[in-house]
Amino acid sequence: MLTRIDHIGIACFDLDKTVEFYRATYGFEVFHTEVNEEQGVREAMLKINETSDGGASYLQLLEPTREDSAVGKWLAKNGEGVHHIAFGTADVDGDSEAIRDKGVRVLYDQPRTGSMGSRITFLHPKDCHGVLTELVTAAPSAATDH
Ligand code: V0V
Ligand code: CO
Repeated sequence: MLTRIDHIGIACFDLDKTVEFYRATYGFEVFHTEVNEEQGVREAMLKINETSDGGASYLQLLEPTREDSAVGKWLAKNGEGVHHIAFGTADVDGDSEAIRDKGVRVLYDQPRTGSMGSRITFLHPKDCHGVLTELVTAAPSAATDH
């Protein structure tokens, strides 16, 4: 069951400048940063709020580490902006299988590693009314770990 907005993924050209915009404008602080080489991103997670299911909701700021990555290609075509939304679930395996059975393309056979040790998969935007949609199961300690 999908129980929260886990994050909104925002593509940017310069992660440090974008982090500074969110800090100066809204007061959001960086909760976590990492490089995910498989996905080709350098990212910063800004925690917005905790949620009643024990998880949390974040903004995920994404800078590409290479031009041929998903975010690099998307930025070249569209410029900066909202790249994807991510729903949180305790069971990314079961929920992605159930969604695949409904005829929506799930991009990975098995979930891959996401931010803060989470397990993630993606649904094709063309099957989701133009929205690249991610499903996330957080690592058990993700709401408190840096
Ligand atoms: C592409 N399209 C999108 C889109 N990206 N539509 C909405 N939102 C997006 N973000 C559209 C694009 O305009 C094309 O439509 C069509 O899909 C095919 O796009 P393409 O440019 O030819 O690109 P593809 O097909 O090579 O790749 C698109 C997909 C790719 C979605 C398959 O981006 C992908 O595998 N994404 C999943 C991985 C990902 O995004 N990783 C970065 C975040 P027209 O022009 O033909 O109509 S990593 C992350 O979130 C992490 C680590 C985390 O949360 O922990
Ligand atoms: Co994401």
